[in-house]
Amino acid sequence: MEKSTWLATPNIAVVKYWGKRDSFLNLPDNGSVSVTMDEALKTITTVEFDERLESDLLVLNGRRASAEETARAKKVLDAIRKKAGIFAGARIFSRNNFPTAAGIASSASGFAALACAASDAAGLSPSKRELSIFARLGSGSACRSVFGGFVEWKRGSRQDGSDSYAVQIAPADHWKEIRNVIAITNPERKKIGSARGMEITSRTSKLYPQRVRLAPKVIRMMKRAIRKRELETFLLLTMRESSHLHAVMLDSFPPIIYLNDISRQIMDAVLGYNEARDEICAGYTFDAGPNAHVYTTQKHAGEVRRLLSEIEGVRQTIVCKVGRGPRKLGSSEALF
Ligand code: 2P0
Repeated sequence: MEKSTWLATPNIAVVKYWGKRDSFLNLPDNGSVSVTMDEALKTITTVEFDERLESDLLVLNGRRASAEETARAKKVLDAIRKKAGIFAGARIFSRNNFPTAAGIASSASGFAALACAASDAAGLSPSKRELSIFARLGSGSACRSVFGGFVEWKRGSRQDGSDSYAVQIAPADHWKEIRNVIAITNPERKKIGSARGMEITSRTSKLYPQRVRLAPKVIRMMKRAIRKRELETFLLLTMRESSHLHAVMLDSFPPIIYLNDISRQIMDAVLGYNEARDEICAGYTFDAGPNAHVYTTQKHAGEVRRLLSEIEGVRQTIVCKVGRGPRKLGSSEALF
């Protein structure tokens, strides 16, 4: 069988996923909305199915993957094998170009690239919806990285997950000026992984049921702001949604705290930047860690980058545009 190589990029949610109704299928309690990043950060993955392999062989950034990592990939591969009617083991090499020690999650781009490359290597021509479902089995947020531009992951309601997948709200060209200025802060060891954090929050936070109830309304407002390119509304909703997520995390028991003093200084700097201009032209969001993603426009990206770089503890800044989603690479770019 032919090997196949694909490139995919991460996405950063502006309405966040944080809680599962099915932890095997990664089905969320609420829908979410994200922006796919450009190739400033990327994962490249080559897959080949080989009858001679007794089990899957996964190599991540040049080292043999752990049993846990291989088991996660196997969930995606098994769904693809089932659909293609093949039984061969897979050889998978995957590489991230993420800045070292950036602490930026690579599971979204990683599983999106795996879903695309493995489907292609298995001889399938899946729809984007099927690809999104394959990617979701590896990591929930990966189902959104199957698309470029602005993306919604639909919660769905079926138990088998067949209606929980991503759709594109608008392509990258719809709002080209949008930038994500990433501020990488001093790395701390991540205390609690996302899956465990979500489980603790959904089980213990008294604020969580309200978050789930409110989500459809927040998603509607966010989609409208994106479709109409209403910058102030988009940025305000993004900042408030980030704080809402971190409030619910703090309300969990044991409390989950990902933000630190540097994150708080970044929030102050962004709020001060807006106040000085008397308009909202930048908006922060934080995931399961202290790194900041500050959405703004091309016009302000340079100034925002400088502002963030001056904060003590910010080690690196990266400016991303809105990305176009995964693409197939030629055989000369295969990783083996
Ligand atoms: C998101 N995060 O919507 C949210 C915001 C982190 C905070 O999705 O267990 O790696 O693999 O489904 O997708 C991170 O969790 O979790 C995440 P799994 P995932 O982007």
